[in-house]
Amino acid sequence: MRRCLVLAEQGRGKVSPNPMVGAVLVRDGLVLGEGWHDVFGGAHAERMLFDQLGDVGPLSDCILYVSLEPCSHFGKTPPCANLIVERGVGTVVVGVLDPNPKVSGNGVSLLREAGIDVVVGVLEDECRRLNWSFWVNQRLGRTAVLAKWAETWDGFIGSGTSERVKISGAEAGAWVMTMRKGMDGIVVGVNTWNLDRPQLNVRGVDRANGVWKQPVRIILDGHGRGVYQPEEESGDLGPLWVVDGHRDMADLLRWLYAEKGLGVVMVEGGAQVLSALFEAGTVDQVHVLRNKNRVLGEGVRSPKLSAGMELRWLEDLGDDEHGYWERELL
Ligand code: AOF
Ligand code: ZN
Repeated sequence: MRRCLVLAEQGRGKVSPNPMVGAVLVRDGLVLGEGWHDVFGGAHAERMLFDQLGDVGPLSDCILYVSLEPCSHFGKTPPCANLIVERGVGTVVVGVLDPNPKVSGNGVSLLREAGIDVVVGVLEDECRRLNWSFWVNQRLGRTAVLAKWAETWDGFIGSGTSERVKISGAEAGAWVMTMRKGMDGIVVGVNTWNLDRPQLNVRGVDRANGVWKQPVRIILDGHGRGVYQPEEESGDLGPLWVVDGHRDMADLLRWLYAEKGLGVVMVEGGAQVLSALFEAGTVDQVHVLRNKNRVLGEGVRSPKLSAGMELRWLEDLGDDEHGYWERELL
């Protein structure tokens, strides 16, 4: 199952914003095939695995490891549980049950009814976290939120004046691009938009996958204070949505999920928007890039994390220290 986790993370950098599901087929301790689901609407992990599997004979002596319960519903693709039954796999090890009510438990029942040995609940928490944004969508019915900001060593995210300060370095910048690549939307408040004129798109990373699209750029602008230039609405940039940011944050995120279909967004500031999200308890992951060489002494303080956020790791990214927090998933 560890290998499943590694597989599902493939191609997405060390911290995977949205890696979804992995599957590995094993016989006598040897890996026969592997698959993963990495594109929304694309083939599920099991489908990819079986589509790529050569002729390895009957599979009754094989174990299939999957990080998520195989699906039992006709969605964008036919049910994976049926595929596993058709292929005659002997044993299936399931990391965690699917939180999707259309599936939850039904996939496992379907396998068991067909006489397959099924083990459920191996590295459950890891498998849940691997698929964290999907968990938030299913359990809370809202878009998942990753909050990200850069701060000085003494904890300021900006000068508080009209002067724009560049805080994080090149490695951190490259890392942000790999994270943006996994997002459906990038959110900023109108003050940040007007002051920084951020492009909010993905640049300089491999975008070979043809299905991939630039994330939607979402500006929270309740009073129409934003200045929007025509060139900012075109080019290699995602769609630009100007949204009322004065509404209740949980409500806004439910709307973004249910009406707009956004699974996961990265919120890149500023302080007001981030604080409002923390106060509403709607931040799921936090990434802070704290620059070792920059000190401001005064300015806009970084937001306070809401209770229940746990530090997962600290690592060096060039001149920045990258801290990563997440909250428990239910
Ligand atoms: C699996 N294997 O690799 C994944 C599963 O919209 P669809 O058709 O892609 O179906 C999405 C649902 O399928 C999703 O809500 C979750 O319940 C399940 N995900 N299941 O057997 C996979 N990604
Ligand atoms: Zn499936």
